Amino acid sequence: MTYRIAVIAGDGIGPEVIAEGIKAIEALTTLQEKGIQFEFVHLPWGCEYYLREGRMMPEDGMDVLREFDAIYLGAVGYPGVPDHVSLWDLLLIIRKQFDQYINLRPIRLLNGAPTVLKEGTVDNIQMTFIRENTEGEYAGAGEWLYRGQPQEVALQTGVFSRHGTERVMRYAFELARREKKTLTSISKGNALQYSMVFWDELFEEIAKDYPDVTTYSYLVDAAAMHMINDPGRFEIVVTSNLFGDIMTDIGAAIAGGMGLAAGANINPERAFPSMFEPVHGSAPDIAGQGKANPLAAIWSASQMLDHFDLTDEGAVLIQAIEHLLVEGEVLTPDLGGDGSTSEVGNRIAQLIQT
Ligand code: GGG
Repeated sequence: MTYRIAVIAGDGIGPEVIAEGIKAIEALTTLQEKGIQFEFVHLPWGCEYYLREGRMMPEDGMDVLREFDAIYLGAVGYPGVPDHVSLWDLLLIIRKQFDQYINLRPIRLLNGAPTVLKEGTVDNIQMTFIRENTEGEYAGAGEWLYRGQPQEVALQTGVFSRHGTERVMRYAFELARREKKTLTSISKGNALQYSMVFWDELFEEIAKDYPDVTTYSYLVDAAAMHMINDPGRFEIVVTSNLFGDIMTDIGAAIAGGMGLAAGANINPERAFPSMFEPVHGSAPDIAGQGKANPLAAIWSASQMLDHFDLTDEGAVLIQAIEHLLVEGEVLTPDLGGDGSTSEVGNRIAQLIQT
């Protein structure tokens, strides 16, 4: 069995961290014992491509990607290309067109990882965020009125369909049931009187089908505070596209920093390839210096293995990350070390093979 992976390493530090994720997967000798192979096909798309060709990927890019079992993406965005163009013409269009409606972001404080939290609040950070990933505030709907004139207005429309909202909630309820965990919904129904009232009503409606799952609902502002003061109260969390993006950056801060924040964009029906990417961006300020932390990319590679039901191998990658953090000898500067991106990747590969 050979899994074919489309690699869009992208911009800035993307190529540096993705190289280490591939190294980690290639270090897994158990895959060969099981007769499993990975073929990584590098697609040189992103901002450099845009500056040459006027687009982030070729016209038939989505048809090319459709033929793969998964997409492994580094980062997008670079000075010279407007951020909304680099995001919408690659990352967001892939999430949307491949119906990757689940954005799965683990927020787990691994042994040895630093946290910004005060002592006494850190012993239990074990969350899984499920962010709605194809509509909501990222629906891509809106309008400019009177562009460039004094009365200029920008309209950005949130789209919350019953279909789109219900399916992400049901996914979260099923996960909470399977893992025997609580499920928290994060919304803002007191201020957003259409979209978020609808969200809250649907959450209550669907909860009736899952009487065995204990549920909580928080306003996003209160949830942001609790993430810092008492993160142990969250287990499985379901929230909208924008709130999920913001809350998981808080999650990154309390669980080791952006260098340890992993993410998966999943199409649960497997009708299209899913996409695995570190949460961080392209960090142009440190690109090409060997300073980028590859652990988030390696963790995302572990999520890809889980998606292929190679959960033992996925767990080996996480154990190696945890081992590296605890021994503390080879770490990138964001974690207080002076190791390079490839030195961290090499140590991870060694740990995987011991
Ligand atoms: N790792 C992919 C990347 O570059 N992400 C940056 C980003 O801003 N993503 C937006 C989002 O996830 O909504």
